[in-house]
Amino acid sequence: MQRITNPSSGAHRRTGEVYQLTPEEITAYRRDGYLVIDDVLTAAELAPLEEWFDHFVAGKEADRMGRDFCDMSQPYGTPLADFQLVNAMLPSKYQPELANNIFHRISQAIADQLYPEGQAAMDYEQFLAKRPNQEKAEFAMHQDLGYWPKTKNTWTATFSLALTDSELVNGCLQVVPGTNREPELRAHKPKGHAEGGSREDSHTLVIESKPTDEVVYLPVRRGSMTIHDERIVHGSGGNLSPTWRKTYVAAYRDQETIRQERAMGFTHSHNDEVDWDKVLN
Ligand SMILES: O=C(O)CCC(=O)C(=O)O
Repeated sequence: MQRITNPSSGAHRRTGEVYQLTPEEITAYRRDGYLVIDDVLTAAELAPLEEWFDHFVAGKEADRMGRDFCDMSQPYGTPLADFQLVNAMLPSKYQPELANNIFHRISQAIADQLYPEGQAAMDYEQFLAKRPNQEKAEFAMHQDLGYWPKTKNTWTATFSLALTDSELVNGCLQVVPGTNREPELRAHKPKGHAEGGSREDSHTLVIESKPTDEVVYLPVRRGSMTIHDERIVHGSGGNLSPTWRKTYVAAYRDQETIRQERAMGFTHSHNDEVDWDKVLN
């Protein structure tokens, strides 16, 4: 098993709200489909974000979120008491106070370094929390693009900000480097499809791994981030630790791509009513 870190990254790279990537990092991101950058947000910046995170994950907004508050490892309708992998989609939509927060501003400035300046915009965000001692709090292996409608342009930078240390034991992100360069997207099926399950029963899609897939784990400290693209095969394991794993995700795409998604009725809300047979890649 390989563990990836990026020792040359760190708080010294930040000037105000701009975290400067190196040309080597940008090259590595394009080649491998992911990047790890350390110590991006300070403790003072993380504290208010974590307060909102805990508020959502406790289910305080659940009444008006519908399926946007769900468990990504179990079917819709699972009672909150039984949640393993808590997912709160689009938190700023439900609490506009969160709009344009420090994580958004910093990740936007990084997305602008990875993709054509002025074209990247935040497409969606989500809070993901793995409860302690939940070995089934797994994120099935997938490619993000497998979840999304077909658009002309697909580029995406998805940022995962660690609000707690993210380790192998609590189910950190795992990726299969280089799968971002596979010519075809892999087939994605709804979790439980063998038993007749559909995307209506659970949002989760799964792919079959290949024997050649070499997984690497991306442990990160609180305040650090991973960035991955739309094609890399990735997922995460269960939480075998006695503490939570908390991650704040924000994804950036081309503004024209976002416009095309919205025209299809796709906002990344699990409450969207989309004809998947029509719009899938
Ligand atoms: O952080 C995780 O456990 C998985 C998140 C993920 O799959 C994603 O953000 O696309």
